[in-house]
Amino acid sequence: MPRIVKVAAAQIGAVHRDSSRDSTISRMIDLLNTAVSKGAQLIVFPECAFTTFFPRYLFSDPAEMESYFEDDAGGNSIADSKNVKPLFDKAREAGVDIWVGYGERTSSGQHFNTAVYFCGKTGEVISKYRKVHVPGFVNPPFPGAEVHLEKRYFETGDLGFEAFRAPGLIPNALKANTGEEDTDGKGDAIIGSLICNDRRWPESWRPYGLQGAELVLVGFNTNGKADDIYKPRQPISLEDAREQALFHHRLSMQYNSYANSCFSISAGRCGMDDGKFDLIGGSSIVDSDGHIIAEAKTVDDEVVFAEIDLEECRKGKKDIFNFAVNRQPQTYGIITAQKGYVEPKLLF
Ligand code: CDV
Repeated sequence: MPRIVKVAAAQIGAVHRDSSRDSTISRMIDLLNTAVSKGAQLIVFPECAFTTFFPRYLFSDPAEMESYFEDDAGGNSIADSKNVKPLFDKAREAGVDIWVGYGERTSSGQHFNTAVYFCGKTGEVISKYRKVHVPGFVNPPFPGAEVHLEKRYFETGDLGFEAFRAPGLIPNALKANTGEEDTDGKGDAIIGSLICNDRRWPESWRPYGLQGAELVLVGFNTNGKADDIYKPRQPISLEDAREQALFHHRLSMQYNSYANSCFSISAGRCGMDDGKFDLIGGSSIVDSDGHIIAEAKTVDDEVVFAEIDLEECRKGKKDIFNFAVNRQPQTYGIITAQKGYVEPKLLF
């Protein structure tokens, strides 16, 4: 039986340090409306979507740093927060689901790089994810260095990789307690969330693969020099840097979708923030065989849309990546036992 879902990535172009939440949210609502006009049931927005990508700055004023975060007391509170409510209200009004990333400040004062999945039909946040692989530095390596400071502003996500079912995307999805014995691949869509750097790590995807994920949603902010954040290499042109960063973005999305037999949607912030901080585009929808089926053509606000059939995931899940038949977890202990790599002893 086909399991058709209409999905969109809402890519957002340049957002500057002094851009107001209101102006960014009004752009996001325009993107939502465009996606809805194409028939989208689910719209994915980028990482830290409501503001510029603030972890690139070393703030001298703590109040400015805090101003980029949203207060979130859990449950539905982000959707009802006055700063960002108009976007969630629009999703409610249109009856569409949205996934959106933001800097989260909890009621106990913790800070996370977070994304929520909001179901427009029920009007509720049904899943929250906090970025696990937080890249960059706590302190700039030398005074005045303009570097990625995510480790300064965000704690490591503490919610794990928990897949969830999104109600209402697939008509006639099997529900619990129907007495049906074979429920495999018949229920509501199974979804997982990742944020930017997470997508480069196979360890982030496999837990979702092991929960039967059919769709992995990713928000990102990737600079053209993403490959150079820790140790700059030979200077290369902006175009070459972008191409290289796009290559690794595509590689991550395509391989991991293939290896976990799931579709993926990635939505990026892009363009030149403040006229000088370059972020790549490349927002995409990838099928469960690893093919890009739709991709952004600009580095500006743009909706990437596709109609996908989650039934296609069955092929990989039952064949080349039939985990139950072919995985050998008893041999994978090193993956969770060890953090950095340890080389074999030197030869005599
Ligand atoms: N926002 C990110 O996590 N960006 C990283 C860069 C800094 C390498 C990324 O993986 O794209």
